[in-house]
Amino acid sequence: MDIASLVDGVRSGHRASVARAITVVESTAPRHRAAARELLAALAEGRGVDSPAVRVGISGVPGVGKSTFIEALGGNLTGAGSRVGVLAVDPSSVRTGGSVLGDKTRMATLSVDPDAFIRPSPSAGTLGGVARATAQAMTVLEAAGYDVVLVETVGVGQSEVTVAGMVDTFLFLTLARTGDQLQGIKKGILEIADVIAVNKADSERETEAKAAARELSGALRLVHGSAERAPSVVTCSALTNTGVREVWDEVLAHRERMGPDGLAGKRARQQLVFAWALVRDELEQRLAHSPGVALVRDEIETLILAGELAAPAAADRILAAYDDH
Ligand SMILES: Nc1nc2c(ncn2[C@@H]2O[C@H](COP(=O)(O)OP(=O)(O)O)[C@@H](O)[C@H]2O)c(=O)[nH]1
Ligand SMILES: [Mg+2]
Repeated sequence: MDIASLVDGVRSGHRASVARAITVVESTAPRHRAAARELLAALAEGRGVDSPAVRVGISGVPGVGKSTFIEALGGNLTGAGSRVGVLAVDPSSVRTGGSVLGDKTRMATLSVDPDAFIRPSPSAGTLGGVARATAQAMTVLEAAGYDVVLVETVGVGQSEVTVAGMVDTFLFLTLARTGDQLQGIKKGILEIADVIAVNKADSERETEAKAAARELSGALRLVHGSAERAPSVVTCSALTNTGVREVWDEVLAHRERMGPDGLAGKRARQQLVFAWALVRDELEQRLAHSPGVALVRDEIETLILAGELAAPAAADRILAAYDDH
């Protein structure tokens, strides 16, 4: 593989090179690992630290309108001269092998926009593996001159926390809910959200959405102890592209409040957490492929199932088998 010409292709923003480079960094094939490392090192070199790309995570339950929102926002941004990359982290694709996010049907205009690049979720491996692939794809897009990277993820399990750990600003899309329904929003999400937008604020739902936003905003002020620390809550309609600009203004305002040093610090801490996540992921892979463990696995599992070996003793034997090989 000719890494140098691939790097040149990415740097000059050639779509085919960008796609190829992302395929290489996403790959779990051993023959791609060394190439990926070399590629990423070369790409990271040229990236200006003074103008880092705007990284935004976008989450919410299926059907809330994430893809529709990205279509509207992406169009606004490319219309204003930005180049926009869209990535997806979809834990369900890990299980089913099929990706439901970053779907180009809901992004009909953006997917043919020369200033946008949409990449669906990689389907291989664990959430950690998908996160690694996504983080590296982000590096490729930034090296190719994309100045905004949007990462779509579904509001399920660990994926939001994972995505929040790789973006500057985390945007949570929700629907009009009041009172008891508010309880339905997972508490953890409200803690990691930097901006919240109540979507589908159109036609007969507009008033309801505005009321829900006010109520949510009040609740968040209580949870966070002050209005300054609480995420801002706005309403929008992704479908009619109403209020989407205001949501983006809130995203930029959040970034502004962090300041350059705050942003650099946040990214550095994210790298630290990510490094350990990669180590854990790699260890899990090694455990799964350990020849020593393979030798004792069947026997130990049979003993456990027969009630002849307790879990702690079994774990000790498995770890000993792992360490010995
Ligand atoms: N009325 C209305 N419908 C919307 C809006 N945004 C998305 N939808 C619709 O909601 C459905 C799910 O949207 P989609 O973008 O695929 O949601 P995702 O699963 O979160 O990506 C689609 O039928 C959209 O047309 C909106 O702002 N208003
Ligand atoms: Mg979608």
